[in-house]
Amino acid sequence: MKIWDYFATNILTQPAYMIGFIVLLGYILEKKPIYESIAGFMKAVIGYMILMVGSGGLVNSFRPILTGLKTRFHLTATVIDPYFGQNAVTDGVVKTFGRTFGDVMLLLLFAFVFNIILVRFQKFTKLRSVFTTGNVQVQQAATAFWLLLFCFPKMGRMEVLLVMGVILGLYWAVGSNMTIRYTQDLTDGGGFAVAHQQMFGIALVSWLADKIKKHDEKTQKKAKRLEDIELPGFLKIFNENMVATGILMLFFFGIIMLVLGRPYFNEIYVTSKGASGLAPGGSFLFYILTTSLGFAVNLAILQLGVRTFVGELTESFSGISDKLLPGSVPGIDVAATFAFGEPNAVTIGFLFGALGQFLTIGALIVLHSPTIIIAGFIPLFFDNAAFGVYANKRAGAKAAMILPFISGVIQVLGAAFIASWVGLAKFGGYLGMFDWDTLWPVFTAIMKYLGIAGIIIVIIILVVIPQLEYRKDPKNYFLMVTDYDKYKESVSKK
Ligand code: ASC
Repeated sequence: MKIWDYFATNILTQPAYMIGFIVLLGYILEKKPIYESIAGFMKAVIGYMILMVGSGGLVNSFRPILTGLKTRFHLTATVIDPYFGQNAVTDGVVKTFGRTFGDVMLLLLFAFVFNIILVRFQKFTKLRSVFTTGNVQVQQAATAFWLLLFCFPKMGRMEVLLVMGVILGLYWAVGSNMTIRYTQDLTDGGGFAVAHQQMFGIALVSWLADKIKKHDEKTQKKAKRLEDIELPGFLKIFNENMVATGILMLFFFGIIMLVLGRPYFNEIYVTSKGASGLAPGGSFLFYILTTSLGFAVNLAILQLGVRTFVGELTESFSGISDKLLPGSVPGIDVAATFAFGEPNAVTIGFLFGALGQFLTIGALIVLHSPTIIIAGFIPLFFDNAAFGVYANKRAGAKAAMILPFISGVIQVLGAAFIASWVGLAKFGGYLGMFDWDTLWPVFTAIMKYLGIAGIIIVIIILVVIPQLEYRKDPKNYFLMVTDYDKYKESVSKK
């Protein structure tokens, strides 16, 4: 237990070291000289840390702006954000179920080991991907723990850990496995899958995007990708990603910040002891400018980070897939996909997702919904930007707008429903990422109403999905991870 604890605290839940560790292990297995292995470890850890500077910068700057709306309009609302969700579980689990949070790390261990076993026996399971994004695993283990206790409040400690370990381990393996085909396509054989909170979402969006594309082709419309759109006249400046992001975010956050008003940011300055917010004598105009343009800055940092570590990961992972886990890829943070495809798709996906979320939140308020949702930055950005990137790649600009918009609507409705039903809304937060607003509410309903049979049904659903995927294209299914060039050849022949 001590060893596990040490590993979990310092490596598994710190994805920078987890990725570094995988790279180191991969190179050692490839019998690279030790100095090259260490260099690879360094580059991977530093690259991932750069990614976290970018993604943390985004979250820290824009989360208070969005949650500020709650204070400004005196709303009693549930914030959809993975960290708020985790805190809600920590706060509520003792009061509601008389359990402690300590078991969550144990649950993580069970699920993680089960994920690896499932991939090791891929001949039978058809699963090819290991979930390595530890920060997210903690949040998911916490929420899953709550959902299971909600369905089976009397279930014993060991049973809870075992049942949830199996379901969560399956979700990690099956979900990340579903993203492989689309991610390989996006990254032209980047050799990784997405291991995050919208894996079913990515598969669904990509599938729908393909349908949209087919429909467009039938009606002889040529779908344009964002990068192929030639904007006329002064609009040309939007072709440059940093300019486009800067202008759009200035507009978007500028309005919200004006609505929140100067005093709100002065107050943040006082409560954060000058670490953030606006100093009493500072210029509000330039504060808005700096904050909004900071979006483009952090996005650029994030992409640099991805470019720094992805190459190492791809190269070193063949050591692991040759020796330990044949035919597998690592599942990593969804932010890694933002460095591929068209950069403007990130911004477009985010903004259309925001439009969908804000309109739906407005509807909840107007219709006097008992639960009001406050948009959290993480679901708003990381889910919908990713959907924008995949949709644009597969079906062009129109899909990159429509699909994130629909996602925004679904996120709010799904989160409002599940958070109030299972009692997390009372504690102020819910995880709120796409899969947890869609797939998990369905799983919860099945288990709540069908009891043990429900558990079995959920497991069967998860087990069957990769089998169906495999059957669609048995010849290429493993080829796409073991030899992407051969895979492309084989697909083009078809
Ligand atoms: C999440 C979460 C984060 C971010 C990060 C994106 O779901 O908890 O910290 O997304 O993983 O890079």
